[in-house]
Amino acid sequence: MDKVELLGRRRFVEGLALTTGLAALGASRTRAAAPLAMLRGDRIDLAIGPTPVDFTGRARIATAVNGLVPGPILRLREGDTVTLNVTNRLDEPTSIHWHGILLPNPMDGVPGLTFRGIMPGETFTYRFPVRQAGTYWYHSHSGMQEQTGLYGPLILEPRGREPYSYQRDHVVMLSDWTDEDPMTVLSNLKQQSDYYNYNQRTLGTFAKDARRDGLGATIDDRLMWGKMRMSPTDLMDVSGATYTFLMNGQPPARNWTGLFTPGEKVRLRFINGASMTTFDVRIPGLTMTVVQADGSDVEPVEIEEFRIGVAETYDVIVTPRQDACTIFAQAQDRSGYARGTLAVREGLAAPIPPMDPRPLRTMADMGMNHDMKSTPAVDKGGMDMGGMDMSKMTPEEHKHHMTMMAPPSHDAMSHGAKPGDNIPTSNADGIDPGTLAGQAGVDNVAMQTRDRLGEAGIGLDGNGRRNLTYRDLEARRPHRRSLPPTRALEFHLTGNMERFLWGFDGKKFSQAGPIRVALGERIRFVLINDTMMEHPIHLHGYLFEIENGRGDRLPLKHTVNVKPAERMSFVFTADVPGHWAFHCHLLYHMEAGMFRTVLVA
Ligand SMILES: [Cu+2]
Repeated sequence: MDKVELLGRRRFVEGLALTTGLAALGASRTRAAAPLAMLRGDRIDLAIGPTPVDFTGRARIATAVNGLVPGPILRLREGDTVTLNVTNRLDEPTSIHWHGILLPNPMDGVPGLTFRGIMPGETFTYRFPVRQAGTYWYHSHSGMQEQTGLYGPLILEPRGREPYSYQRDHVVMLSDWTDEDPMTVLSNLKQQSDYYNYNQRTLGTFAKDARRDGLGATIDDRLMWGKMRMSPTDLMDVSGATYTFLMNGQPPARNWTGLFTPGEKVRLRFINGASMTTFDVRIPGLTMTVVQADGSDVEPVEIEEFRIGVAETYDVIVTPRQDACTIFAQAQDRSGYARGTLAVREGLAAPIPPMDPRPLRTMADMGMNHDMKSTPAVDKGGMDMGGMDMSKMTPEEHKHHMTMMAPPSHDAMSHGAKPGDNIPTSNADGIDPGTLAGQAGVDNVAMQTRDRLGEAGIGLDGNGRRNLTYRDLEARRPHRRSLPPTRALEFHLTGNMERFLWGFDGKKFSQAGPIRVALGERIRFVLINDTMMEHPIHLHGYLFEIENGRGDRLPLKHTVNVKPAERMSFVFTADVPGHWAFHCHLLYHMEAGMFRTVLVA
């Protein structure tokens, strides 16, 4: 299928959404609310198999748990030892990984790493004590099964009382669906990394920018991006061109609806179970109080919007004032949205806001902005490199220039002092970061990385709404073991966009050995994003503390969405032995090599 056909089909799908939207509203009056299926207890049987679905007007086969996409909500109880029997009814091996869960390594569900996988016809029994509470999720860690539907919510009920109250509880699981074979998506990206990016700047935008910024600046800007072989419209690798965005398994026109009674406080458990899509979530007219991030309680934060990276979760409490409110989750590249409604009864809808303007990457996202005072939300065109005209450089000269300018691992502007600043620091893969520039898997090395924890992210900062940032997150209770780390490992997140190569430290998984961490070691991981994209980095088996300046109440997370040209760090105590996966949760980045094993022994 070529781009034109794809675009045509996308228009058809959108048209379907528009024309059937009203019909769906009529039909849904007679249809009962369809809550997600739920299973609870300490013994649960799950079966994975092919299941027919239709999200776009075309029949397709999904990979589903108990015939459902998303899979059933599993409600387990903190303190219980649970038994989960998973039967494979596919004709290929499968697995379930319990995302964000503290458990023994053999129960983690990563084929080839923690177990051999579940063979066709086989039942694997997962058994582990539930040591935590909160909102989590589960998904396949085999091939492209997660992309084709194998994911679901995992709710761990606390033994004690929660420090907040609510009368209604809804899971809101966001995801992305493509009618294409995921292997086709991957090979399209390999052949042409901007395959799904229809937002390339055109002659029309050139004329507009030239009027605004002047012809010279606009030409310089285009030349510079061209020489970098990058595009400021690279926001997401896979877009609404092929994806239909789902809320609890419902496309926008089907309007998933969560019911409430007027006056109730409603807890919404947002889970981003997408393969490749970052969502910006808001409920127009309502303030949301964030009470959990990645399953752990945080001090309440009042916001109007939050960005949720792939694999992250946020729990918010809202008190709807109207009979119907729209839950609006637009994709970061504004190529589409997931949508549903909070309503006092079935069949209601509230206005759907227009999508925000599509943001553009800036030089700051490439680590090339010397002026750190501002975070431009829109592309200003041109750039000032302290009098150097970088637009005249060849890409090789450019890389050389950036290498010269880039201090390998330290940079003065990024951090204030924090405990454990003087600990030994080394590159996790044992490389000299100064050698990264020019490698095949590295098309950019951020010259100037910085602390971006106080930023909501591209397209959000300065949009007039109160947005959540990682800096806002503060653990509800102090950590008992908040000792400073004794050692730090640095990882450069690297990529070659044109070739769709992704990795750590210029290497893909197959080229790298395990990262060794001593059992019981208190360790800091430093992440330096040399690419122009966000990467939701996930460590299995642990909740780590993000070093965001909150003293002994650093927020616990299992996944952190690292911004372009950002340098950030987290700390954890490696107290459970085994081979733990550490990877970007963008499925095609993981597949392309952004994956490591952390060996705790
Ligand atoms: Cu990534």
